[in-house]
Amino acid sequence: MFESLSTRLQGITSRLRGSARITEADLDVALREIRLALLEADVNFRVVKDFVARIRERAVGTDLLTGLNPGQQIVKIVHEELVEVLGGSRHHLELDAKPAVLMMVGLQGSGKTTTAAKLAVRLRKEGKRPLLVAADVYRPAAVDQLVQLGDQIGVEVHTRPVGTPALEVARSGLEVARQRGVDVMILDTAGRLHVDDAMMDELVRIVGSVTPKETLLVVDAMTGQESVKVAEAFHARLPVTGLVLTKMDGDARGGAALSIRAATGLPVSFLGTGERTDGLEPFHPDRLAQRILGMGDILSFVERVQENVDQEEAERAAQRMMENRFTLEDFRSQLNQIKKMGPIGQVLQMIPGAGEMAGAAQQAVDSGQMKRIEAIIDSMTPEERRRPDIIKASRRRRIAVGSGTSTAEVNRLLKQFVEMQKMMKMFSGGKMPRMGGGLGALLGR
Ligand SMILES: Nc1nc2c(ncn2[C@@H]2O[C@H](COP(=O)(O)OP(=O)(O)O)[C@@H](O)[C@H]2O)c(=O)[nH]1
Ligand SMILES: [Mg+2]
Repeated sequence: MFESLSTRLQGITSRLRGSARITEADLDVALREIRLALLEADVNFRVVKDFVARIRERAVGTDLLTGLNPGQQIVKIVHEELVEVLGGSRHHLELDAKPAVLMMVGLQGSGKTTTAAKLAVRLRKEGKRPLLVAADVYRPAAVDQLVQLGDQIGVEVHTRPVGTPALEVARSGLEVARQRGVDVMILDTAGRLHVDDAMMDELVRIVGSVTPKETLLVVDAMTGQESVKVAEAFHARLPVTGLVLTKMDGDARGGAALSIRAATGLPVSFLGTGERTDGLEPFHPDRLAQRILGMGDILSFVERVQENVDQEEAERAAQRMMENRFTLEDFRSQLNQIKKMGPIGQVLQMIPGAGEMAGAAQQAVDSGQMKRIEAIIDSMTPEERRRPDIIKASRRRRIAVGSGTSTAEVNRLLKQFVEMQKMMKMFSGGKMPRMGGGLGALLGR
């Protein structure tokens, strides 16, 4: 997400950073470029106009043109203003009732059902007990979809027979939630293709009946400025408490994310970043601004690691690396942990400077190379994993056959593993090797 804008802005800011002196003409040029970059990213033109005007005002006001390191100061101002435009995030949902109702609203296809499941996963990680309620009663497939997602993530789904009015499903859902001691009832609702009075009336009635603590409006970021209009229409009729912008993974421009808060006054709560149930990120304006300006997003990365990686296991692995006892078995379990963090390309994208490797790593996963590496390791005996030096020609052939690969591939993996061990030796006694480093070595980077 934000790739093109990010590239453009980074070009502008890196030029500014490098200049010791900036004339008023330089500033004009830079601001014009920033304006164009934002417009091309489909940011609302009013938002762009204000944004550029504020940067100019601050740049002139702080005597920036004569100060020390003016380039870096402009970058700082751009970053701060970007945070401001994105500002007012709200991902701490207020769910202080039991059961609290969290209602999903939005147009058809915006991602309500998927996001409902993602939120259930998230809430459960926080120790809460969720219940999904399928109140999209117009299409039987919609109920099935939620039931399937519930199965997949192990969360209970409340349904009623086809033909039951949505209001009745919601009401009975709440009843069930009360009886079972559920913490949060996540209510999935129907959406039309366009904003429609009958749909709004129904949603208004449901709100009146189950009084949601949170009403999250789900909008498809790929629809760009159209999503701003949709948000305004929903906001006019319903007590929307926050926005979820979905399909950010497919929206390279990101204009909706940059405009919607400033244009509607509604805070963004989450970003949807993939079809999988782990593709949901809390919206952090400061981190996002840093990511757009190419400053990486190390905080999100650290959080992702903390959420998904078994801490003890990680420490054991680190210890073994430092003692030069890191084996293929340890490596295999690290691959498992990395996989749990989500799509590898997305994860690496968060690390400053690792952006380039993200593509290669993702490609390795997509092309099945990662699976082949796993298969090779799985075909080894525990002894072989601990002591790869015993794997001579006949064992290599056996492993290749067992894993459905070739001896050449087995050879390559073993050779790369030796390289990786050498690298670890260099680091051992001192700092831990960067995780990306080991992975990079195996991918032949
Ligand atoms: N790539 C991507 N696809 C998404 C995301 N959220 C939802 N989708 C997909 O968008 C389509 C519609 O989603 P769905 O949850 O059924 O929308 P609903 O009609 O609002 O309930 C499905 O194919 C989802 O897999 C997202 O964040 N990224
Ligand atoms: Mg749906």
